[in-house]
Amino acid sequence: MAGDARTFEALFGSAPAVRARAPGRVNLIGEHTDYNGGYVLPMAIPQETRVELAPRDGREVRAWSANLPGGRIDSYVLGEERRGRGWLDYVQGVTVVLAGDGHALRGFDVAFRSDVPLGSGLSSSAALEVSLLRGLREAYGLRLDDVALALAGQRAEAGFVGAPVGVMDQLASSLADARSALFIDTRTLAHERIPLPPAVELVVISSGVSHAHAGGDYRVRRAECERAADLLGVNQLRDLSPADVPRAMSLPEPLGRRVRHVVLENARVLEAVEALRRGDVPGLGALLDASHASQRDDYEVSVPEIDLLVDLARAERDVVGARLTGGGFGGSIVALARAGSGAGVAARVVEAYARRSGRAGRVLVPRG
Ligand code: GAF
Repeated sequence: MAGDARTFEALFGSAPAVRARAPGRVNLIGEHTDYNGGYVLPMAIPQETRVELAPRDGREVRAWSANLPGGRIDSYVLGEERRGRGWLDYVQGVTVVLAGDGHALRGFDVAFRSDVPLGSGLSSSAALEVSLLRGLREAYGLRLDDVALALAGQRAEAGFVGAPVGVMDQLASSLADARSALFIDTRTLAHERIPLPPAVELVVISSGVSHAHAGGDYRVRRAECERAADLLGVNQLRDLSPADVPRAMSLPEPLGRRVRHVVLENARVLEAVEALRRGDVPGLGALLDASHASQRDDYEVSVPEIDLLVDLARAERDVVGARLTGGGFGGSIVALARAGSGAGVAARVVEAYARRSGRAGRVLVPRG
């Protein structure tokens, strides 16, 4: 774990009562489908956020993160949460949501340590929310199952922090593991773990181009989808099938292309699930490639650095498919490589990326 190594005792003067952790996630396929009621297929990554936590008398919350420079302990009073306090908003959001749901909390001290990189499209914020919720669940005996816990994290982020995200990341952090893809129907919340075929392994590389979902582009895409659904007379784009795409293409630009991405991406997730079940590695790879093209051309959430990483990965003999993962506008790529080849592939791709873009990419998976 990176950053400040001070112990909980040194920070707060007593030992932690509970410890909890939650992973970041990588999405194999199914991008910008969750807020349209569609399908997603994420996995956990080895990087995770850990919390140590101790309830305290009174209503004060004191929070510290090893990952922030300066080492300051931030604090607030339960019931007096107010937005606009940087990273503390994620903690405040969680306590606001829990209180709103009728859970009785007292004050607490909490320390976070994370190796999920920030702004890399790998859900550092969901890992923070889910790890905190797990710690609070244990400390206070909260009655929250793993799905309810994930939904509380999502509401903290969308409702309090103000980033209008869907439910994928928190569900993945709460429910996924690192060897299976978690197939989620984000409308019904039905979910199932599907193991990766032993013939493949994941490669995840961050581009060094940072993104943020609270602001502009992500919000615009979401609004475009809602507008298109309205114009097409459906509740959500999930309610359309590939046969509806020609009709959608008559909508004003760029709405038709946005719809085409979402509808065909949902279909690709279903195909990817079938390919996983059959162990059809080339089929899976082709779906990842098609998903990337759709994100780049129709949904317009890629950037040149990500396209370069995807191209470099695909040029590798042992890579069967590659795409932008996560919300986009920077972030990371995920590639499927033949088992045993991932470390070599990742090292070569990062080296070529540095030469061509002047940027330092970072290999997150496989972990060196
Ligand atoms: C971000 C959001 F947080 C998710 O809810 C999802 O919409 C994703 O972008 C795009 O698939 O990670």
